[in-house]
Amino acid sequence: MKKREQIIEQLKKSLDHERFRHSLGVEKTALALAGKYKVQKSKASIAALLHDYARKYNSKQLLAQAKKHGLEIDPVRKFEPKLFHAELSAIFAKQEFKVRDKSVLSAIEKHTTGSANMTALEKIIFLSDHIEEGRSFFGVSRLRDLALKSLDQAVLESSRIMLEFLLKNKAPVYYKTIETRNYYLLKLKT
Ligand code: DGI
Ligand code: FE
Ligand code: FE
Repeated sequence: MKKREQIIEQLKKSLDHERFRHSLGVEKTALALAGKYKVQKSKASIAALLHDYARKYNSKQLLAQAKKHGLEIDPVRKFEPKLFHAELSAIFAKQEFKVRDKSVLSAIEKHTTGSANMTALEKIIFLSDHIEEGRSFFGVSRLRDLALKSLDQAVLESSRIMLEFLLKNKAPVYYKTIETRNYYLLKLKT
């Protein structure tokens, strides 16, 4: 696996300035949450840094890369190829950055939609992506506080905010986005 410094060099070359800054912001937040929830910081760091690496591609390129790597081209992701970037980032983390740790790869893979029954590392990357210091949306400071109190409650609130955003924008909702929300809603109710 490449070292943190090598990864940062490569990211700086590949990503636009704001995406590069965001990736470092996600790392900072993920390290803080990893400390709080006793997750290995080295894993949180690599997953955070590489989570959006495939965002170096635009939508058209993401669709082409998804086809090239044999991902299923379902109607929702065909309409919104951005949804491929999480899985593709995990593929590139493995192929280009030689990340072998499955728990890191799956945290990258799940960071956009989440999933049912996530590990602490997966929840931390999913949440850090939404609450890093550069994010500003209504409810973000509440979400930051919640992440320090309960990962599950913060994941539920985060998926609620995402779902509300998608409905308001008349965007198609990917099934995993719903799966995550339902899983944590029911987990916290029972
Ligand atoms: O890659 P980032 O911008 O840092 O954040 P992200 O990986 O959470 O991706 C957010 C984008 O993905 C945002 O433009 C909304 C979109 N998205 C997430 N879930 C869904 C979705 N878009 C659709 N159409 N449906 C979803 O379920
Ligand atoms: Fe992303
Ligand atoms: Fe991101």
